Amino acid sequence: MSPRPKSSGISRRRLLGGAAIAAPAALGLGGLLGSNGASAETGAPAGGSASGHAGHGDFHHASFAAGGVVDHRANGFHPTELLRDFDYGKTRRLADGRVLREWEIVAQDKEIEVAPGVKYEAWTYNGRVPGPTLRAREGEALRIRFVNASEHPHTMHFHGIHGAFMDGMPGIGEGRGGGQVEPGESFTYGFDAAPFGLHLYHCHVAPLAAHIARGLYGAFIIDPKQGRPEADEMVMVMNGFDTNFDLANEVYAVNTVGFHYVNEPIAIERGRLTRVYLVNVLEYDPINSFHLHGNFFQHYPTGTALQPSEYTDTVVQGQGQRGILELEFPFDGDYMFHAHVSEFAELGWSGFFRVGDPARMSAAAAAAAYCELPWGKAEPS
Ligand SMILES: [Cu+2]
Repeated sequence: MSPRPKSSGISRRRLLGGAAIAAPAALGLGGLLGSNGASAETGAPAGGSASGHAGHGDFHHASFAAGGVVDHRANGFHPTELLRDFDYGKTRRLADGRVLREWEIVAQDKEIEVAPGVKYEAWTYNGRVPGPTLRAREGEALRIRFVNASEHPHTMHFHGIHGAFMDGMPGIGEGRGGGQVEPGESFTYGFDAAPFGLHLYHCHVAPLAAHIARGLYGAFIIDPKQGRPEADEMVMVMNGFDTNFDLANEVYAVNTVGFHYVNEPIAIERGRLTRVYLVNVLEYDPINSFHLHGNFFQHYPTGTALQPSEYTDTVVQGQGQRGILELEFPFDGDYMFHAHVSEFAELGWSGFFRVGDPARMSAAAAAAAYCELPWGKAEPS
């Protein structure tokens, strides 16, 4: 069982109370939390934008001006890099000509910063939240060596088609070394990549909500044999953090850090196909959603069909649901995306796509032109 976790001393009710009295331009976590991560009553932070550029300048500044910045280096992962980071593992040919794809995943306990000044005692796969985006091709043989270096028992439960002993389910397969993996132990999961689509993996040890909410999850992509059309691809894992362990989330995000893609908009090439692998792993709230401004996208639920099922600007996902979104941006500019559950949006689940001709506007140059980068000029996106 888990030791009693430390509380960061903020509550969601307190945050929302702050949001209700704050001006719309101040709906950023930094502004709400204050520099000590506890002051929700102060309302709008002092650091607003003077120029009104890009339409969200005030929002942008409010989100970190009063609350400092997240130390991505200390976290050991950067949400902008995580976005397009696909882990293909190591491959070799089997005697029968098939590809064998292998990974090693280590569970580690690690404190991470999920919003400026808000620390969270996470449980991680390979030191990051979400864990690595594992990517394979339909029909390959997959092998995942799982090492439990955490102080708690864990597993890796993959969504997909496989035998019961490879399901990462405690109580099933213990006799064969599967089931619950105790601290210091390891187990190698093996199965074939099926079906193609967008899946996920997560720990399945009880209490399940706690083990997942601590950060033990990741996206799992199985590409169809014939592949998909060339695109700028990115992974968005919608998550949240119950920072005071009251079974309600205080921080909501895509890829862990609240408001990260407000502070650092995602650079998009105008007219190029963009493909978003969207996964919902949020615990303690039954519904999450993704809404895009100024555009529509094709939606492939679970990614298991090659024809989209809907042309829309909003998708709703329950826990464990996922889907692939495809779109092109016809116009330059900043386009917001956020949970259409407005409460989540105001507690971190908001971001921007920055669309422009890359020859004229790199993300770093654009960000520098608009606003001061929160973590210094030496580390452009
Ligand atoms: Cu676990």
